[in-house]
Amino acid sequence: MATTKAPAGARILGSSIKRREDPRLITGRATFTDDVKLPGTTYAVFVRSPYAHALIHGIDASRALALPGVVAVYTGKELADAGVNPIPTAWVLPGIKYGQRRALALERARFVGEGVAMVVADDPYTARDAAELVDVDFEPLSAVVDAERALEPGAPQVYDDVPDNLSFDWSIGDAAAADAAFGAAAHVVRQRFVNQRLIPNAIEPRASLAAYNPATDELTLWTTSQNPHVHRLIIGAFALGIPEHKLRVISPDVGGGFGSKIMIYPDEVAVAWAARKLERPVKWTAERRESYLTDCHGRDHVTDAELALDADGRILALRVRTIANLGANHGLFGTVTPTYLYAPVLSGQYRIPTVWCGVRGVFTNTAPVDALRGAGRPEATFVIERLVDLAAARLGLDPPELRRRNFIPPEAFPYASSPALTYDSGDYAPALERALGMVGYAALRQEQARLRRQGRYLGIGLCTYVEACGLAPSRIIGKLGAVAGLYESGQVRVHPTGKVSVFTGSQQQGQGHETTFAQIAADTLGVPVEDVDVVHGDTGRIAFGMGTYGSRSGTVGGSAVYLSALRVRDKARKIAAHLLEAAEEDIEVEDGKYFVRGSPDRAKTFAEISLAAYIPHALPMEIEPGLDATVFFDPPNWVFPFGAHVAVVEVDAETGEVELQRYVAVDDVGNVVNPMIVDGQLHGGIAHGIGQALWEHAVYDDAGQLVTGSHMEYPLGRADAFPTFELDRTVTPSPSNPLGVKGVGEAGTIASPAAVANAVMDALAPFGITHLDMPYTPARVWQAIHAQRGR
Ligand code: MCN
Repeated sequence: MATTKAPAGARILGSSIKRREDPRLITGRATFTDDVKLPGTTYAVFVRSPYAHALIHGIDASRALALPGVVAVYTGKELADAGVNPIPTAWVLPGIKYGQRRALALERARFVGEGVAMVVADDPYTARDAAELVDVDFEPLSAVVDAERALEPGAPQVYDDVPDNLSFDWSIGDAAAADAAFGAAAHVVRQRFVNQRLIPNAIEPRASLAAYNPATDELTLWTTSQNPHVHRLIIGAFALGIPEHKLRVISPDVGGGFGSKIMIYPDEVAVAWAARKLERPVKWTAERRESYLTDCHGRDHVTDAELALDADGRILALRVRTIANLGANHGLFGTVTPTYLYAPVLSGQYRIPTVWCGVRGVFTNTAPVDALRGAGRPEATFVIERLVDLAAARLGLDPPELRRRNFIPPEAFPYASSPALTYDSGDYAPALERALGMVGYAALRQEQARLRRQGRYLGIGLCTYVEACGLAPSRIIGKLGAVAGLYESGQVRVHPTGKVSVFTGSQQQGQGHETTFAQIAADTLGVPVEDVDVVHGDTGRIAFGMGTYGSRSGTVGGSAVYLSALRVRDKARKIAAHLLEAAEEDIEVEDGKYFVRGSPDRAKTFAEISLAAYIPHALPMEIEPGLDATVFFDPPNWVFPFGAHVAVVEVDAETGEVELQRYVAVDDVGNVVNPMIVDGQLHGGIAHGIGQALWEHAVYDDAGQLVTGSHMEYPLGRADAFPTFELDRTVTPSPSNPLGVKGVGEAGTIASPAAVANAVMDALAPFGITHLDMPYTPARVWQAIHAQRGR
């Protein structure tokens, strides 16, 4: 049973300590952005475009302004005239063409939901009423929502200066070598994949509250961010031109993000600007329908992929052409997600001598597509894992056997999977064998054959995946196009009584950093975990930070905390040595005591040492007072977690319904800080990915209206639809960071869509169905079965 303390005698690191943040989160005591109340607050409501594509000839706010309680109505032109700049993207690709993202649309709206005016009133109800009184003179234009269609001649142009809506045409790998390998192959498997568009659906909708203090010229922005310092940098330095030391960004409790709260949104910029202009606090909280329309969306790829194999089933080459729908403009990570977060992991766990991937990024009249849990890696995993299963079927091999033949062997690490990335460490076969053992693979295959004879369709699907996360190091990603560094800061500040505050630039939205980072610091310093508090989400209190995405917090942020705790421990040993009149190298640390080796009674507690650091009467001149250290950790490489997932489904051929019966996952996330949190992250991620496989699909009609704009049309997985996930682990430490950890936050989402897809296709094999695109709704599955039966 997990407790809030490490069990007696156990190391804090590696213990399933209960998440200390949960009591406040589940008893209504958390502080989310919308909970922050300031006197004199005004409320913003955005007037949003009802058209996917329209010219804005004029905006008449007179009827709105006449409503009592309305404070102001702002338009894109007013903001642009006041010097508000477009919001930049974080990753630049060669030859890229930009689509500008502004706080409010200027002369043209490019997707349904884009903000064209902002109403500010004394209360939210008046603001909403007034928003309906703003008269916008729109001239609707024809729209394009489908990325393939957007590339066709004559398609509506989202930007006049971006011909054919093509923002970038990017590729990686050796095309000639791939052509040669395909020419020499015994088998070639080809498939077109549509990875459908998804909507993030965080429990807490996005919200912002800004307050300006004219006395100090300081602006404070509370906002739902995964990376408050990046928000400060972009909103301050780029969009509003406010010096960074005059802008404080606070992200208090954040109720889920899944990538959607990385982006710097137009609404946040507009709210911050208005608070300064009005010299009154301005608050905006999205309604759920606004979240559907304006939160960044995810995925939306169309891919043609080919796998070349020799006669023995050894993979020779992979060739992939992807069209990525970017939406109406670039999100913060909108350019890197379908390129560097996608192509370098297309080869998965396999030794593939030649991989070539070309990606065309295309603007359409839809919400911007940006990072969504897994960001690029679920799309890549889906491509390779479906291809491998198709190849196994073609060659008449058992899917695990084809995988075994192609695994990168453990001795091949570090392994360059592409010109961009080198896998740090891996040992893939044990995870697969353990997963097969857990699910009882051989017996299941027999059961499948038995049931098929009765007209029942059981499917067993595998996914052996690699994830690339913990994005780093700055000097490499800079060469690939990042316009930011990707390190993290960690500060360990010891108070005179020996209690500890840890400050981190990572920002949690549900990942349990307050627990795991406290474990890391407590374990390193030798203090009880309850003596350590973790502070995050406030640019006014934390040195700097790059935030949370790409499952980087444990590896990069956690390591920064670890290294700063090590520095503090070194100094504490120095002080202990002085107090105990011993040599520093003879001081050992155990159970919160710093003692002389071989003489456990010659000891000082951490509290005694801390007091001596702050009341340094007895310390020599060369020991500086205080006990505090900050480290910016920039790792030498990314980390590459991996694993083997197995889904077991039964398809009802009469209704097309897919029942997920079992889900087994063996993951390797390197060393583990908190096993319970790691399992929790896997549960959430697996559920998320199963959601994509079975239910979720964001659909725009041809006019660009989002027809899945609420929970009624966009179903999310519910607890009763999932079996108990059966989890296990192997441990292959990462050499990329001092803790040996790899990321886990996205792993489940990366693996589970392909595992479920392979299971459904395995179930449908008797009907001659080789591939269907997600989601496997009853209608889609039933139609496919029916089409085959009707042949
Ligand atoms: N951890 C561990 N041992 C490891 C690896 C991680 O104990 N070997 C712990 C970490 O210390 C951290 C947690 O597991 O407490 C997740 O760590 P990590 O994999 O580093 O991921 P991040 O904390 O950087 O979280 C980001 C990742 C991403 S990119 C998305 S999207 C995501 C996710 O995690 N969004 C989430 N998990 C989420 N979980 C919740 N509840 N809500 C979201 O919005």
